[in-house]
Amino acid sequence: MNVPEPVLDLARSARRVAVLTGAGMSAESGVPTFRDAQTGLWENFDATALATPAAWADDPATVWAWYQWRVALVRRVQPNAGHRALTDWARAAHVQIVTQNVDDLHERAGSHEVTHLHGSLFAPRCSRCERAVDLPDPPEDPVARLDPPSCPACGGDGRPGVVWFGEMLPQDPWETATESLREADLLLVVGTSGVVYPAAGLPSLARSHGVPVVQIDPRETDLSDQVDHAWRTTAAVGLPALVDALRIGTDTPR
Ligand code: BV8
Ligand code: ZN
Repeated sequence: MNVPEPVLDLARSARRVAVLTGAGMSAESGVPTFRDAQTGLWENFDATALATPAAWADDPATVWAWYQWRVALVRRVQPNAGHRALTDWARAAHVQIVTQNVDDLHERAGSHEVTHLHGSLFAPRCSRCERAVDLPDPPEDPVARLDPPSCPACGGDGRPGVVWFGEMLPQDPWETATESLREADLLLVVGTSGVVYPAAGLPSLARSHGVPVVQIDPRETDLSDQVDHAWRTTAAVGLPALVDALRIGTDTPR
């Protein structure tokens, strides 16, 4: 896979690289994207309907079962070559990852600077007092309903530690993300359809600060006309090819 020259030039001269990732980053690990039809038990459910406070209020056990199914799925898969390429790149440049994903694949690939705009599957909290709640092991086989854990401090229902549609994003990750993008020499946007706001506004924010934006996505997306280069490839093919082309030796000090 040869890397488009303009993309390689930008990557070669970038000391500070910001990477905005979406569900497509984890697709080659086997995690379905938000827009993929849901599989198995959940094929008749619309993810954007389940990821809402209304769905939780209506039936916490169904929503909790869905999130525990996703926890089990993420635990069964591995980071892909794209996640690992970003970890390699961090040996030669300052790589800051801003992800919309709620999986832990960037962290499991060894990335240290990962900001979760939409929370994490692995950090449930009390829906009443907000304290952290231990994540129970998901059931062996997927179930349609599962009572959420109860908060040891106040007895409230534990809820997934994610940001639902209609909920505000956590302040600190948003500040970290906007600062990383403003300061970057290059923004890579990998595997996001750019549908969900305010995250989808980040590429144009970066460009308004003069930061060049490169998109890695096999498809045309809402963001494609807001980027300097749209590289039609996938995360697990494009990112390793780019990092290989940068010839980052194993002994490259950062
Ligand atoms: C907010 C966590 C202020 C949960 C997620 C009406 C009422 C209320 C709100 C709104 C409204 N209208 C609009 C809004 C705002 C709303 C929004 O943007 N809605 C959209 C649907 C229009 N946003 C919000 O509500 C946000 N909060 O605005 O607060 C507020 C408050 C009150 C009232 C109004 C406003 C909160 C949004 C966060 C939602 N939570 N996740 C969970 O995971 O369960 S979002 C979730 O969906 C993901 O985190 C991710 O962000 C998004 C999915 O998008 P992508 O990651 O882009 O994935 P997608 O499947 O779409 O695309 C995959 C891409 O990868 C594709 O382009 C594909 O081509 C590509 N790809 C595929 N394979 C590969 C690949 N790329 C590379 N390699 C491959 N192999
Ligand atoms: Zn509580």
